[in-house]
Amino acid sequence: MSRVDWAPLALRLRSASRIVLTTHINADGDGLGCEIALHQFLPAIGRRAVIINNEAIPAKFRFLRGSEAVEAYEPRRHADLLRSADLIIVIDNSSPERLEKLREDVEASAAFRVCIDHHATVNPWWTLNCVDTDACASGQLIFELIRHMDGRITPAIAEALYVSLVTDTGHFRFEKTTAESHRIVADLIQLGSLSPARIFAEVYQRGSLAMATLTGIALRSLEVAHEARFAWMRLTRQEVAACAGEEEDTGDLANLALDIDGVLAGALFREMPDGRIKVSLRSKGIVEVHSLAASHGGGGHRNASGILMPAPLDAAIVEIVGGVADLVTTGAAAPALRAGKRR
Ligand SMILES: [Mn+2]
Repeated sequence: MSRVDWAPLALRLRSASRIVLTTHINADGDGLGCEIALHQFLPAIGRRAVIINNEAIPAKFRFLRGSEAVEAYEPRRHADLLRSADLIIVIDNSSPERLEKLREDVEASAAFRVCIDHHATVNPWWTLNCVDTDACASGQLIFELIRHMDGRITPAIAEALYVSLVTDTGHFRFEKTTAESHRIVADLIQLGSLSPARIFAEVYQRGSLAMATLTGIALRSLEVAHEARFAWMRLTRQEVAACAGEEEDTGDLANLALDIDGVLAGALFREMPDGRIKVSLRSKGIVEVHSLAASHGGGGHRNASGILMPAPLDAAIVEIVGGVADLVTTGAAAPALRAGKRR
């Protein structure tokens, strides 16, 4: 169990009349699974909610029952709705900046603002923070909230929360994966009569040719620094455009750098259509990349963070390669991670 006290939020949920659920920009499996699960649960306590995200739900998550409730923000349809809401719940996101298009309306709203998250920052911008950085996914927190409210985990809720946990733990291999994560997943599989193989096929085996091409291009660009403790890849606008890969979320390609023995941190630098550089940072064990991301206005977790930096690409790379030096050098001193040593 997390250390979150669910009572204040439960009270709000039972009395609110206009509830909006949202998450961070570029909603991922965790954020979406949580929104869908909570949206499915609320009718059981006589409440309804609207899910408003920055963008439409990615195709690979559309198999989820209840996913049709996810709406992409349009000022004409959603500005008033957000401004007149009395309860806005942001899941898997603590930074107001990552509300992007919704931010202005959320700020203009008199709603009670709740953040349910497992990221490292607790932001006083939210009226109520339900944050536990030890949770392996925000889905773990939503599971607890529903249980706290004596809610039933229906098959649709189980499936959505299963996707949350599976995607945010990288299939149970990231640092925050615990016995508790597995216990929750065991409950979800049982309560939802889920087929893990079927969900794996939906989420991971329906990739595009463009994504496979981008993976190849990124890997060919691999470079290392700091005694090969840091490895990075790059994708230019032209490379992404040439394979029609604009829609592809390439952040997790940075994990491929971590497959190399001795590499403690990895990054993918990608030129975005708006000219900014998206930096996806990943690291192993006690080596943390969050502070570096935060110092450049980004956010995330100890072992997985992201930044949007100004162009040009080469300058962003120089900046981050320099910035990561101390982190991987300190990390290399830790016995379990010492480069070249095998346990
Ligand atoms: Mn998450």
